[in-house]
Amino acid sequence: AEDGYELWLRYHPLAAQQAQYDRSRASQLVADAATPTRAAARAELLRGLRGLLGAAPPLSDTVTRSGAIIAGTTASSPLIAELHLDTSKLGKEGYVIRSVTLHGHAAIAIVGNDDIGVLYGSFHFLRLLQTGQPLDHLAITEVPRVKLRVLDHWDNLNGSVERGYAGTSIWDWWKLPDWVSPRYTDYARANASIGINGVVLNNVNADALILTPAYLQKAAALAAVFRPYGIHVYLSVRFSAPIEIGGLKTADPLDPEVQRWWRQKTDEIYKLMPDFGGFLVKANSEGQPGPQDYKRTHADGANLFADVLAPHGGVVMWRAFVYSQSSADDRAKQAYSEFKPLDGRFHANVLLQVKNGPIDFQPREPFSPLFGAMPKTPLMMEFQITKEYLGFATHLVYLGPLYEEVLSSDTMAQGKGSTVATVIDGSLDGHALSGMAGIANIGTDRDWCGSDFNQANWYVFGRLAWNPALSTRAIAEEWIRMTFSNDEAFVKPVVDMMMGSREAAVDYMTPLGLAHLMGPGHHYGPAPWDTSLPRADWRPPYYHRADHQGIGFDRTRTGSDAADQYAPPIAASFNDVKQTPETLLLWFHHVPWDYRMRSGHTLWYELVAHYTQGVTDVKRMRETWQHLDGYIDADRYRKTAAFLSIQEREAQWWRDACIAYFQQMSGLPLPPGFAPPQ
Ligand code: GCW
Repeated sequence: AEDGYELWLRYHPLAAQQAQYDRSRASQLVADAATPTRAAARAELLRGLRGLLGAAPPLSDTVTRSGAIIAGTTASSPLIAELHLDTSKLGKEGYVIRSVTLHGHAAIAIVGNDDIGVLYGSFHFLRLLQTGQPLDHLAITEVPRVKLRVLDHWDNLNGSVERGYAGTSIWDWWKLPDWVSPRYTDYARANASIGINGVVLNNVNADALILTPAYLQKAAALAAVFRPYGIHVYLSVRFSAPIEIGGLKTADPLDPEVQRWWRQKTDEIYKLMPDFGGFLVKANSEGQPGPQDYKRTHADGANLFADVLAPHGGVVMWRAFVYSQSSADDRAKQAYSEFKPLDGRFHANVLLQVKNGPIDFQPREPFSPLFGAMPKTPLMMEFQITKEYLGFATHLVYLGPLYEEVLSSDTMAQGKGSTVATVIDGSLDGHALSGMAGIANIGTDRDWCGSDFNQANWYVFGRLAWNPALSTRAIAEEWIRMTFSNDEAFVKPVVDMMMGSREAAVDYMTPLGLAHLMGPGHHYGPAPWDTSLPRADWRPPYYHRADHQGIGFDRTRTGSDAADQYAPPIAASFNDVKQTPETLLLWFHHVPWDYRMRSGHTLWYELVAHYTQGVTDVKRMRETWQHLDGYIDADRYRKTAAFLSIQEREAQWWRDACIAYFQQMSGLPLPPGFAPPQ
């Protein structure tokens, strides 16, 4: 059965004509397996070519016929050395793929400066075949723009996954380290194929037990699987671990005993995993312990870890996701208020990990005002891949456009062109350390991600972490070709469907800058009326503020003044209701129901129209898919069809519930001509 297990690394036979073309350009393979990473690269090439072309090309020590593929490094391969390629600018992870002539034969060289570049280049080469690209005159040079490209797993030690919708954790802690599931290797292959080079194994709401010897052994067993694939293991640590598992009375970061404890713990970790990446820390956020429990700052806390990791080359990824119920301040302002004053106080190996928006992974938020505001600190992007606020597993929402919208936003921090992408790739402020993290959507489901289309979100995250300037439309197309089919009649409509899917979700859930209308706690489905949770900032009405007069959160100078956290030109437009993009209108402004939108319609009318549009769009998506029956296997076809029906029904639920609720507030009749979509 086609269960989606292979992800985009589906090496099924290519169409006859293309296979014939590719065979003549992949007629023998010259690649050694002298190191684990080069062995992995060679195995992948053999596996991929065997699957795609029907048979693997013969291995050879040298080039004896035209169409040879040569993979390796200048240092490892005398043949490659003969090419005199300048690989010095490739760093550890970059690679070139070149059409060359060797010993009189046309050949393709896949060359890294280091082994991992060879592996990345091999995956790229296979992608060319999978997506039906020409293989002549190749002159590809790739170097990652972001240094740390990391998946954060919110996996708990009991096997559950916080905000996971694809089964339970793939880490089988009970059987590790003795039983190492082959699935871990497939996981590593998938990550390496898109350039992901780090994995945080456990939830940021961390259990101190992860740092006990038994769990460190388990983590080390995973690290051993990942090592050949260039993937470093990181751990989320609980700030109070010295008390909980160390027997100390305090976790004060300035206490010498505490510092000694962390130093010893860190040394112990590096004995087991010499290439360990470092720690991820959620501190003083949503009830987690942290330095403020001891009247210390976030910088004191982060630097504690920085100092013990530095001798080993490790980093601290300190999260900026903080907000407190005791604060009277707008939740959207709190991260900036706490962290901006600390710029320059973090040690060199600390990255501040910032969620893309100021609140929490909503279908649409403005970019976080921290981007561009802390030039002395490397800021790392935190995106959510798992769809906590976007319909969990079943709703088809391709997140590429969301990521692209954030990365291409101009912070104006240093004038025009200071995009979020230039902040996080380190180029704006000249940081060598840079990173992008994605909250994984991976679990034990056979298809890994809870649906076939959710795999695209893992994929696009990795591709953008490698190069934040890539087009997410191009990435969608590449993913479709690898995952489903190269048939244009399939590819084109599916690209369009994916590209429109995020705006559809915004429309049927939270249009015009609304946020957090989801059921509190679980975050599935609409509940803009729900006041059941104890904290004001956990209840939907806090965010939409709808009343008889109007709707929206005034974040201008007459309100919470969050708009002024942005650089002056951006702040000026967010402060001005006329200049604020209508997509963010209600994020920044409380406006009357009869406010005139650019279309000439009232806000009330337009709100209803957006909800309706969202439902119509999903209906179109379902119909698009209906026309594609027969292009792919029945198993995956039917699953997507069923999920799209669920999504359509639930889009309608969202629309009806939200309109009914907001109508109670507005007291206005439904717009003339309003009718449920057909
Ligand atoms: O989005 C919220 C989630 C929490 C999560 C938290 C965070 C891991 O609802 O489940 O906790 O953010 O990012 O720390």
